[in-house]
Amino acid sequence: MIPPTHPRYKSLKTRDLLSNFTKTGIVTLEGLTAHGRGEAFDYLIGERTTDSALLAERTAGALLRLARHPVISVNGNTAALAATEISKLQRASKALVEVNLFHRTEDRVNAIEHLLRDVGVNVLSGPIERLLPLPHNRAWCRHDGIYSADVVLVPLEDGDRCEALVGMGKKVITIDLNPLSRTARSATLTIVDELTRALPQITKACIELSENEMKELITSLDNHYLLSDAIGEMTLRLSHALD
Ligand code: PTJ
Repeated sequence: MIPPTHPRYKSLKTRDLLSNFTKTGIVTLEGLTAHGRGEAFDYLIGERTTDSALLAERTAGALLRLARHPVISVNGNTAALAATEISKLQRASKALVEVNLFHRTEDRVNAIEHLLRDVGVNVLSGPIERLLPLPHNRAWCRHDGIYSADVVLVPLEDGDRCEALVGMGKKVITIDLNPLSRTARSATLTIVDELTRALPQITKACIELSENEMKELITSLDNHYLLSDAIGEMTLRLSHALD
């Protein structure tokens, strides 16, 4: 397998990269369809980071830095698209990184953990338990990881798990280009931006912001505003699509 840091990967387009990762089981076929949905919404938002998304990214940095026990939950798509960015964010935020999958198999978990470790991520290991109030495989996580976290970053998450984490009293940050998804609407903080644009901005915020700036961002967090601004941006672009 060619690691994502290999120069050859740089010349491959994202779709080729993801389809390559399906061959190793890191990305599932469902992951490819999720990526397609993301591409459609990215087109609607103009394939750029909006002002409100940047505000969300800075607030995410603040939440992670001021957390007691921050955890970044990584799935197949996130590892395939942004393993190196996760490594940089881990260094800047001091968050734990735990692999947690929707379509969970031991082989996939091992392959994703391996990929992350290859680019320098310190991946949480140890026994897993059924600790989340969910009826399926997504209930599995680590006691000293996601279960004990006060702030969890869950990029490209499914609605059930996001709601369960919020229900457990955690502050949940998600990255989701679809502002209408159940995840986007139930998270504490939703970043409506493409994963590989969002992660470097969160890392930058973790490094640059003063403690006072972080507290101010957290106090003024308004997820309803962030979602409606993203929808407004998409509506505006659609209404001028044929100009
Ligand atoms: O690796 P696994 O087994 O944990 O599975 C991961 C997927 C992504 C398949 C799983 O979590 C899933 O099915 O997620 P959903 O419910 O399809 O939600 C993914 C959301 O992420 C959708 O709303 C997409 O629009 C959005 N999305 C997809 N690609 C990107 C994205 N948002 C930001 N950046 C992207 N690159």
